[in-house]
Amino acid sequence: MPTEEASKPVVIVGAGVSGLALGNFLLREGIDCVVLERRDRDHVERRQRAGVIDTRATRAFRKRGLEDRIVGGSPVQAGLGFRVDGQDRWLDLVADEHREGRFCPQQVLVRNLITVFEQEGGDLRFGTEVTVEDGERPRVRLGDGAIIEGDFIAGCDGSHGATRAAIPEGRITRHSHEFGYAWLVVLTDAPPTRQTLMAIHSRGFAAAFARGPEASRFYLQCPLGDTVADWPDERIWSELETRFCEPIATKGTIVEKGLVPLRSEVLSPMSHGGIHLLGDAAHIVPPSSAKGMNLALHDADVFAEALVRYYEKDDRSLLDAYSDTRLRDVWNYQAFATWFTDTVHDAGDPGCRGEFRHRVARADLARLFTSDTANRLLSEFIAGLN
Ligand code: RFL
Repeated sequence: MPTEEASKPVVIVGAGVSGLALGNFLLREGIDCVVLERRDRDHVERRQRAGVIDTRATRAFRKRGLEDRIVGGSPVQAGLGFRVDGQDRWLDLVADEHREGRFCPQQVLVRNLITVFEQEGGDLRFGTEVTVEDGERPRVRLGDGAIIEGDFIAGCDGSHGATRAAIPEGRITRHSHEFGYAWLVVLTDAPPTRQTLMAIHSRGFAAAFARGPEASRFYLQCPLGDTVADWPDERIWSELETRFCEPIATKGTIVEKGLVPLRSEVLSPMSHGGIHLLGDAAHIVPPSSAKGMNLALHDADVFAEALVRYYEKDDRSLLDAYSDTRLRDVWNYQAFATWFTDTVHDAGDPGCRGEFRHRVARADLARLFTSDTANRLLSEFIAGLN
């Protein structure tokens, strides 16, 4: 039998964005939980990925009095910078209420979430890989065989994690979509030339994003079969300069490169008994949509509210509705992510999906700059308010 301290109301698997946000939200409400993370602290605090926290996620921190400590000081995202065939096109986000998103690199967000969680006395254990076991009271098994059971297991452990693997075959359906191309993902140690820039060019899509004062991310669309060996540093710089139609002022050293096939995935339902999935464990959107980290934060917001209702009022209604509530939103964002990803890629290289799609994408892109309605819809998606 598990000992008394081997039981927690909520066991959170994974100290990424969703797990740490959920842990902090629960701690604010006095709900005890433990966060178990397989990697060490250094790895988790340095992992570089996303860079923008949307309006909805910013508000989730604000309503719990956490905005300043988590995203304070990060610049506001006011628009999107495009470079279309070498011409700068700035797209203002239309309304002030949609301009609360912040440029905040994922590693900064994660570091702040860890700091606040620990300052508030949260139980966070690094270097603790677990397996998850389904049952009337679900539980996790640690590497040394110890067991922690919970009223609830929050599976915040990504798309290759242990939680989704614990759900019996046939209880969850996996819906997936492959876009048919990949991104070469490059990290450099140099400050960014500009905050955000997306290049639409006949050789393919490219993007440059700030990732704090001493790091920049570059992305290059490439065929699925490419390997990192196909992309020596000189080819990367030359291809970026061709697609941006300008020299890259601050190149720096390339410290990381990898290939990411663009894909989307949704697991449905997102709950099974006492096991609930959050973030990448439940859904993947392509990085081009800049929504993966934000959907993880929205999940944590909704799941935390459901748990508060359950523990404070003995009312399961929000918990029972968690999967349906989130899937409505998730499919909405998959629609946006698919449209945006197709548009910025098809508008570039006509060889990718043909001349017809190319011309449709060019029309879609142009409309964003000429139609207030199209701009407002995009702004709402970017803000996470749609
Ligand atoms: P995370 O952040 O990956 O955290 C999961 C954690 O679970 C741990 N883990 C386990 N721990 C214990 N036991 C086990 N058995 C475990 N198995 C796994 C892992 O070590 C890890 O620490 O998932 P979460 O919380 O769902 O958050 C999702 C986001 O991290 C992800 O969606 C974004 O990074 C996606 N993403 C972007 N999102 C945006 O909103 N905007 C962007 O601009 C953006 N750019 C990106 C991205 C993802 C990228 N990659 C990784 C493909 C750019 C890239 C290159």
